[in-house]
Amino acid sequence: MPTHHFPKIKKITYEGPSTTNPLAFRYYDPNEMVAGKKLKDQLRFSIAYWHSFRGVGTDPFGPGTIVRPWEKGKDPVSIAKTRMDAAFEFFTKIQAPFYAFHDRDIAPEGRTLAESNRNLDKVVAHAKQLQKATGVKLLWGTANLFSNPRYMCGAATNPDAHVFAYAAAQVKKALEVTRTLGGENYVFWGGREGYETLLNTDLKREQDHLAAFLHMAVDYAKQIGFKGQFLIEPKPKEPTKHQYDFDVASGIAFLRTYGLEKYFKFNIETNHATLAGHTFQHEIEVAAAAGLLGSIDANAGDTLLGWDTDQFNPDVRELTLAMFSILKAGGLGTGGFNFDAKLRRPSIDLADLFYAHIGGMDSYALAYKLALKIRAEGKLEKFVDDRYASYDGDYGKAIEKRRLGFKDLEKLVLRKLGEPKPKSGRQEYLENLLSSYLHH
Ligand code: XLS
Ligand code: NI
Ligand code: NI
Repeated sequence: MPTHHFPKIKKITYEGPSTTNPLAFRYYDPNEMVAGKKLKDQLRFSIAYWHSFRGVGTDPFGPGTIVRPWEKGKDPVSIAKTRMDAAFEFFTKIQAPFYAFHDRDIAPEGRTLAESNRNLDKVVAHAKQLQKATGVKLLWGTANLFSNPRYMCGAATNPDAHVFAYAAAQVKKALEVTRTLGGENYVFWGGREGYETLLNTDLKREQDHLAAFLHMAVDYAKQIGFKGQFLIEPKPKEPTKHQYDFDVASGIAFLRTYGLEKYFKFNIETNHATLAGHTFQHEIEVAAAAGLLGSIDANAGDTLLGWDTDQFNPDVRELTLAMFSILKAGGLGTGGFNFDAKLRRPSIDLADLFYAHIGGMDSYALAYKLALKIRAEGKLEKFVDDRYASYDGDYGKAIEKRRLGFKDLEKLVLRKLGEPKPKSGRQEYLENLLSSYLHH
């Protein structure tokens, strides 16, 4: 079903690094064979429905600035369907193989849960047809458990069991529609699962409730045969002052405490990493070290602003390091790179939506190729291996295998080893090595 919501913009194609066409890819050639697969299948780019088709540029100081031509009519469900036609036209023209949504992004919330569910069913039937017609697939679904005022004190961590029950009913439905649409993952981002003040909060009880909620989700997925990967998306704050899924490390502790680690992996968002005081690469490495790297919400923050600005990421250096760690971990499996990023408030034209994603996709494609090259040459990895080589020797290996204790090591130092010889960490040399790949 071809539509015409972007009449002036044709399908974006690859023209190579030297092109001067702002509506062309310079590094992302979806059908290029890279490392044994088409680039589009390696990168699995996804469009975030909430930003690109529901975001209108509101901020705390003013209303929306972005007015889309398809946003007209009286019946919210038919507007939702027309909007979805526009969205799939965009996915196709930008050559993104996936999209991702919250339940309330795609269909309007009704006056009752039953009405909301009916609205969702109608739009999901439409989505199913559009997916079939275009070949675009669902990377993940999720439920919006943070916008409606009923969730002001949390969803699964709400002090009122009534709200917990409502949230459970909403996620039940969101899981069903994600399964219907063949979603490859399902995301839990706990935007309001946290607290504003401990004066009114039972922290332990709220964490227990969150765990109970996630166990119910695991059980229900089994009941309905939903095979997608469950993902936790950590974020330290915003909208809530302190969120329970603060970062990957606290997420791992939470999952293990409650016996959930077999069922979840992490969806890591660049801007959430930096809000938590970490680099993007750090969060990737922490998840990978636990075997829990799942997917990426691709965006960037602003070093001068302390909130989730959700920008498209032009920083090829940061992305190359991230890609390097993702490749080292063996890739993302069923995950992908979802552009959880939005236009700046004054970027009001339809073309801006294209420029934004072209930039994001090109940066990732370039970073991916650079990271492949760095790995193929192996200089960085060899440096790190050499740095730890003493653990491959006799007593080093015994330390790793926990075959030696403090007494043995004391004896070893006193009788044989003596004082260790300092070795340079060579950071500046390594920075230069990295630069040699970035500016070749
Ligand atoms: C907000 C989150 C959100 C999740 C999905 O900061 O990034 O958009 O990705 O609920
Ligand atoms: Ni996100
Ligand atoms: Ni975010």
